[in-house]
Amino acid sequence: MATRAAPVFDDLQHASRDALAAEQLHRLKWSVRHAHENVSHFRAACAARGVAPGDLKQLSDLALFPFARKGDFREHYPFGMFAVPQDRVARIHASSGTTGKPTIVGYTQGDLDRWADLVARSLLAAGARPGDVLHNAYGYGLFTGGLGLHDGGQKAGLAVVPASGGQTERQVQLIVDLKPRVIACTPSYMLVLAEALERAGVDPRATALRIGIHGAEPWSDEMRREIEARMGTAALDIYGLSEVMGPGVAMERVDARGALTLWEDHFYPEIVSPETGEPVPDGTRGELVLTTLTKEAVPLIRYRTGDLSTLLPAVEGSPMRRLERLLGRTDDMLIVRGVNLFPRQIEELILDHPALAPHYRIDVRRDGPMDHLSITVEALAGVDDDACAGARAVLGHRIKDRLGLSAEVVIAVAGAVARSEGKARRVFDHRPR
Ligand code: DLL
Repeated sequence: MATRAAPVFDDLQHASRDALAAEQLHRLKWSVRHAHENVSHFRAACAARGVAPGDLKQLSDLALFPFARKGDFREHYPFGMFAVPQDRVARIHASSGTTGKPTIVGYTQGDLDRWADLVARSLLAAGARPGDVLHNAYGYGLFTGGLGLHDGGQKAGLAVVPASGGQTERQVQLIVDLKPRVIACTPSYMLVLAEALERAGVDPRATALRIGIHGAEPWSDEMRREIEARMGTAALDIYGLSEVMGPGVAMERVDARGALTLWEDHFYPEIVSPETGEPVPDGTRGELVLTTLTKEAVPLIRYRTGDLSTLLPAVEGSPMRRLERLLGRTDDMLIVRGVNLFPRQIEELILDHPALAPHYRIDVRRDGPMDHLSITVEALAGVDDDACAGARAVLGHRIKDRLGLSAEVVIAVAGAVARSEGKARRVFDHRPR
């Protein structure tokens, strides 16, 4: 039912690697100069390192420049990171900080247009087509997920249903009646919707949904298999962060699954060691650092995302490099009795077990001098007491075996673990700071 013409996007998507690199350097020089001229904090940080925009002669010279961090937004709250006067700002978003003030970001009209282009490019790369209905269950508001997918969906020629998060029963009705082919929401909310559809007597696989655009939180390959099996969709990974833009920084292409294509014509990536900040070669896991190449309102040079990934080579169909699916954030990493642990690793083990459901929480407490790790996970409906006891033992063993930690495993009844409408909170660390 493709009645509208597909929108035309700039053709760097199909440029040669050399042409892309030449354009990256050109844009990078502009972005560094723009930030230097208009953001006093960046100018001061450059001066402290004895570096100036003129030192940028090739892409690798970027490593001379200082890093930007989330703390910079807090320190220069609310508008200190902005590089344009207020009358050029067309939109403001914020991400809730874990401590105190939110991170405030802004967009010029040009920034909003480029953002919509990149989300449109992401949706098309996922297999969405003009004329499709997009059920957008990312939260609308200060969070970038809702409006980001909304504008990009419209730009791609989709009919966007701005469902936002919550009111799950109503969403079920909309999915049944409006027959969206594409759905966008966090992976954890996709499971909430799957349950709600089943509760309403609707087989999720029998709906019109065929493509899921899921991100905003880490999710394992096991979680992906679970969603695809239950929904009958291709569940694809979308990455982004508000400081750098919002959703649509990188997207898993439906024809090149398993990693996310980074839209390198707008964001220049580096991977650095989280401890030393030294760049590591492509193919090595480390912290993703992003530099915006085209952002006007809030240009960011060498932003430490805190996200752990690996840069992989481009594959056929695009000159742009790819990101390994994200393991988690450096600050989500739990250190329990000296062992480093990411929630995603627990998730993989849970979903490997046929009696367990993808609803879990991780609690860490301090018991005297000892850390105490406890995993609460729901059994699937209909699993009897014996099978629950078995699952409990098996999961405990596997955690010990694979992750080197003893953990208390609590098997809960279906529905006992709180559901989320947006980003799921998995970890509750009760240890004194
Ligand atoms: O979560 C933007 C977004 C909205 C992305 C909708 C995808 C879909 P923030 O609230 O600023 O922005 O949170 C950004 O979320 O640094 C990652 O730690 C995490 N994150 C985002 N996408 C993924 C993903 C939005 N696909 C932070 N996999 C980022 C793993 C992700 N983590």
